Amino acid sequence: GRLFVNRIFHISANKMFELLFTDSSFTHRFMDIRRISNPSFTAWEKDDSGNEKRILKYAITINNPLIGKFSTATENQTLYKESREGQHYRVDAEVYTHDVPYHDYFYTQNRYYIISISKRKCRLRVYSDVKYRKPTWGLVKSFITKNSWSGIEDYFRQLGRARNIKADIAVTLIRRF
Ligand code: YK8
Repeated sequence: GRLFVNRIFHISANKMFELLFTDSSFTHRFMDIRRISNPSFTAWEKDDSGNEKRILKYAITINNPLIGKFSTATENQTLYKESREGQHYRVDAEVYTHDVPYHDYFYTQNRYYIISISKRKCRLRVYSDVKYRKPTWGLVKSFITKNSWSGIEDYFRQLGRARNIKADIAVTLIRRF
């Protein structure tokens, strides 16, 4: 995978996990900013292997004349059992976009690592990869890869660049907890 985010945030690892991976009001606001609508979440549930899973469904705004305006998406998240509350977390997310061209050929895999640095600081790392679900012709493959990378890059740039979003989150967190 490619490393898309690697930075220190001035919130605890715990808060970062809450922010990104629970059905909180922050998550909803965050999704608003990311132009993600109609989210629905299942609760985290332990599976046979001891990892926890949950499923998200939502619609994303794309606004790319080649691809379309919207797509529905399903995101399967796995929280690995090696995660230690407040210390480090690893979450894998498989994102399936259902209404884009060639949607049955690929999905996006995002790996999130949250590592505690101190009481009020953590590092967030996000790796992404485009995964193929069936044999794909070279031309189609490069089309998918190109469009996916630029989409993912765009999305994480928006997230990373957003110093005010970070500040916003911090303020909300301070007010709420
Ligand atoms: C998650 C990766 C690809 C997809 C999109 C599809 C191009 C299709 C190319 C065809 C639109 C929130 C993206 C960016 C949609 C958004 C996805 C998000 C940002 C024509 C061959 C949704 C993280 C995430 C992962 C993958 C992203 C899609 O939390 O280009």
